[in-house]
Amino acid sequence: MMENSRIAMSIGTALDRFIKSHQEQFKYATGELSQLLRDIALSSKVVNREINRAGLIDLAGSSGSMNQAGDNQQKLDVLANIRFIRALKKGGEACAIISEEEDSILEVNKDANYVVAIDPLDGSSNIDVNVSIGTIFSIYRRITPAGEPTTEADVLQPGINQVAAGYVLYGSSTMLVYTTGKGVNGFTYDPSLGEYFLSHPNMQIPEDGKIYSINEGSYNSFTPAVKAFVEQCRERQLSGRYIGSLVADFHRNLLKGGIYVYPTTEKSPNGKLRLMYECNALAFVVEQAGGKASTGSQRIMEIQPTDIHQKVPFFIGSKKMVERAEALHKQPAGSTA
Ligand code: P6P
Repeated sequence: MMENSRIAMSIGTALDRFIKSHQEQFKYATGELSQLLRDIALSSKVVNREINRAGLIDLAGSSGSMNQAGDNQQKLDVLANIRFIRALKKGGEACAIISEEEDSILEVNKDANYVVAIDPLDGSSNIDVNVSIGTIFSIYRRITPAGEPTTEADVLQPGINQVAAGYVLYGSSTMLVYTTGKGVNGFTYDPSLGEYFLSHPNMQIPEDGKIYSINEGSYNSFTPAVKAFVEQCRERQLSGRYIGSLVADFHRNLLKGGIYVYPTTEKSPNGKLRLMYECNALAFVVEQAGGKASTGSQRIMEIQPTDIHQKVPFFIGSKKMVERAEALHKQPAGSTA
């Protein structure tokens, strides 16, 4: 008899079947969340195809426009944003969407129950040099009743309220990894069949690791605690691996053990990564896989958001590695200099 809470699925199970067979695990098992996950998976297949052909159909390079943060938008940033928003609107299960590529909250279907926060294409400046990039998504249940316009309270929820989160990695193979709070499962895309298949059931991050991912080019502007952490990694002769693409670094660390750090720097005094559609989503995944995610002093998923594009310092990965970084942040100022 299979435990109700964890239906074991064999490797090779199609994503659609997996979502459907786990549907009763959702608190509001009415198929809406399943449909949302399918909408995201469908969009990722379209985006995957466009990424793979970018160089051939003049989709690589800059769009010449900027997003709300002043980041130079790549053509594929704009296209991926359109694809995900269109699919979520068509699917009808999202009441509101926040996206890195949109200045403000997008009201979608006031009768729907879910809020989606998404980074449609993270690391897109790497497209031109054929480096892996990713999509990151986070899903919340609205707080106000369906039928009313969504409010800021529906959107600015702490990460502990997420009902699902995950990412798509457009790499040597394309993978979709997600959680609904009952563990983490990874699916590999087979383009010849146009379907994702279960390839990494019940993913768990090693408790410790030998890889640290941080842009040491910013070393001089790190805080004393972050400098001490980098020194500690060097003393422990860990391997520095920094792809410059969050999803790629995170996914490797999830499989092999490691830590990814984007701290405050002179250029990014609050950090660079966004709480709502990057940090919270990956924090949910890593905690479900046995890891940790913090600002160095606060659990990411307990931060009460104040702005949809809020940035936070980000330490995420193997539990023991994040705890070592947190311990250095607890030491009195000056003691880690
Ligand atoms: P830096 C990509 O722009 C991104 O958001 C992450 O994917 C990546 O880890 C980071 O920024 C790279 O930033 O400042 O080190 O080039």
